Amino acid sequence: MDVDPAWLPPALFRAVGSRRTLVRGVGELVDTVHGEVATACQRFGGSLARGPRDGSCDLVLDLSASGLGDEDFTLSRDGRTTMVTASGGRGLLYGLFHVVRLGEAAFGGARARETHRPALALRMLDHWDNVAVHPVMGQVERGYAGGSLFWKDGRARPEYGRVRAYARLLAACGINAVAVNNVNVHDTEAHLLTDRVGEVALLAAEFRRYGIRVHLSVTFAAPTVLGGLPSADPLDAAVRAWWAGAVRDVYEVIPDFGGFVVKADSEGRPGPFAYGRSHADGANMLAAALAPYGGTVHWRAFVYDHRQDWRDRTTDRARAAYDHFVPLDGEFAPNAVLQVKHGPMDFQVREPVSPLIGAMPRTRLGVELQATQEYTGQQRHVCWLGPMWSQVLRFRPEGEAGAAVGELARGGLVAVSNVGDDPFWTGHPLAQANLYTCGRLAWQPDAEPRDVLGEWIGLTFPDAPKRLVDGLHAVLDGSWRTYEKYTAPLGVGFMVQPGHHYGPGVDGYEYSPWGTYHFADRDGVGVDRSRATGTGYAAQYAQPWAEVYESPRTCPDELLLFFHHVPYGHVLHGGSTVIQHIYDTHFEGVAEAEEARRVWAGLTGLVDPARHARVAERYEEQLHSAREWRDQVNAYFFRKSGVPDGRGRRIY
Ligand code: GCV
Repeated sequence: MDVDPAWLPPALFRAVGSRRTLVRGVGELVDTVHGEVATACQRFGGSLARGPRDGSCDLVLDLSASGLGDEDFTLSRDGRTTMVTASGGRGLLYGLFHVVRLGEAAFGGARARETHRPALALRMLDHWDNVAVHPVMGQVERGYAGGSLFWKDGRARPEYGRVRAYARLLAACGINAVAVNNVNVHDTEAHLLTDRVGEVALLAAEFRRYGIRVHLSVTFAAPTVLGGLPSADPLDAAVRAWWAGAVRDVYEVIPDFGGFVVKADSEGRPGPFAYGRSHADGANMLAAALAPYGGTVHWRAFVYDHRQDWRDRTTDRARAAYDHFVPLDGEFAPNAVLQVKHGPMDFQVREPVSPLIGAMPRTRLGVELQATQEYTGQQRHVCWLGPMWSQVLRFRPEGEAGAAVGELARGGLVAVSNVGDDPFWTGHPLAQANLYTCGRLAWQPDAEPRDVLGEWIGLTFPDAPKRLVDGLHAVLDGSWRTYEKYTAPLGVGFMVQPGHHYGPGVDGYEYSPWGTYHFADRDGVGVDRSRATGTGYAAQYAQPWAEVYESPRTCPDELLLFFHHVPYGHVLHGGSTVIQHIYDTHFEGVAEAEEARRVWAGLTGLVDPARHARVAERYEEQLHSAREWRDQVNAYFFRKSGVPDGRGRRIY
C-alpha cells in the first residue's frame, strides 16, 4: 500500500539495518521488534540473530531487565555493543525506535546506562470517526484529511495494512491507546459495542502489534438503544447488569481492550442527568463494569448548556465544566478518568488553561488536546501547535511552587486525531508535525517543543541540508502565533463561520445559543469574566491566577478579551491600544503567512515534488483565507469603533 512513511522513512533504519543485532525475548511485541530489525537488515545488509548473546553484536535488544515498568527501557553502550533492555514488550519497542531516532549516534563511543520512561502512562488519540457517513459531519467529524482509516459508508474498511502502518507511526512517537469511533455515538456506531464488536477486534489486532490498546466511544443510552431496556439509569440494577454483560463480551474478543470514552449530557448526547443522577454515578457505573478486566472509562468534562440565551450575560459557558465537576471531586472510581479539554471553551487558538485542571486533586484527570485543526486552519493553514500545547502542559495552576499541568494529568494526555485516508495522512503534510508532537509531549510533557519539532524534521527529512531544516523551522516555528494574529484577537475566540468553523465570521456565533460571544459594541469588546463585575469565572482559578486574571491591569495581553470587556482605547502592556493592536496584528499575520509561502517556494527541489506541491497549493488557500480574516476583522472593528488605523493603511 502506498502510504507516506512520515517520520519513519526507510533511510532512518540504515544505522540499525547495516549492523549485527541480537533480539532476546518472547512475545508478540518482541516479534514486532524482530520484524522491524529484519526488514531493516534486508534493506541495508546487516544481520539479525535471536537467542542467547554471542558477544559479537553491535546492538542487543533484550527483554529481560527486571525492575522496569512495562514501557520503560534502558540504553547503554560499553564501547562495542549498544544495549537496550526492557521488562515489557512495549519498552523494547520504544527502545528500538529510540535507537532508530539516534541513528549513528547510538553506535559511537561509550554511553552510561540511561533509563527512559514515559511521564504519562496513557498517551492516547481519539478518532472522531463515524462508521456511517453523518449527513452534516461526514465520515470523520472535524476531519480534514479525507475519509476514515477504519470505516467507510457504514462498514469496516478492510485495509488493515494501512492501519498497521498507522499503528507503527503512533508507536514510534509513543502513543499507546486509540479510540476508534466518534464521541458523538450515533446509532450505527453504537453497535460496535455489541453485535459489531468483531470489527473492533480486527482493528485491535493490528494496533496490538505495536503496543496500542483500542478503546471505544459508547453512548450512555446503550442499554435502551441496544439492550431494549426501558431506562439507562446508572443506579438501576438491570442497567448495571446489562453493562457488565456487554463489557464481558467485549473482553471475550479483545482481551486487552482499553475501555470506554463517553460524551454524556453534552451537545445533545444522552447522560445521567435524565435520571437525576450525577456524572460520578454515570462514570462509576461504567468503571465498575470495566474494573474486573483492567479497563478504564474516560468520562469527558465537556458539559455545558448549548441552548443558552445570548441575551443572558450571567450564564458563562467557560464556567460550566468547573461548576459541574469540582463538586464531584473524590467521587470518581479509580479506573475513571475525567477527560478535560485543555481550555474552558473549545480548542480556540488562544484560551486560558481550564481551571478544572488542578481543582480536582482526588480525581484522575486526563487532558484533551485537539490535533485535528478545527479552529486552527483545518489543515489548510500551517499551524504547528507544539508551542501552545507546551504552554498548557507547563502551566502551574497553583503558581510556581505547584505542579504543572503535565504532572497533574495523571489520567493521561489525549489528542483528537488529525489523520484520515489522505496519502499524507493529515491532508496538509506539515500537519504531521502536530501528530508527532502530541505523542512526544505525552511521553515528556516538559520537552522543549522546538526540539520536538527538530526531531520531527530530522526524522521526516533524513539527511536534509541545513537550508531545508532552517526553512522548515522558519515556516513552522511561529505558525501558531501567525495564525493567532490574523484570526480572533486577544483571546476572545471564535469569530468563525458557524457550523463548519472555517474562515472569518465575526458575528457568526454572536446571537446564537452556543455561548461563544465577544460582545463588541461601538465602545469596546471582550467578555467580563471578573469576579467583581463579570461572570465570576476568574475566581475559579487558584491564586495567583485568580488575582492575575481578575484585573485588566494584570491580565496577560493575549488573554485580555477572554477575561475583560475593555474600551478600544485601552492600552495594552505592550504599549498599543486594543484597536491598534487588532489592526497591526492582522496586517502582520498576513505578512508572516506571505513570507512563509515565499520560504516554502524557495525549498523547491529539496522536498519531494508531491509533498512540495501539496504544501504550496495549501499556502495559496491559506493566504486567501488570511486576507479575508484580516480585512473582515479589521473592517468590523473599524466600523464599530470609528477609530482609524494609526498607520493609515487601507481598512475596508
Ligand atoms: C465531537 C466541538 C466540536 C464538535 C465535537 C465537540 C466535542 O463542539 O465542534 O464537533 O464533537 O467539540 O468535543 O465533543
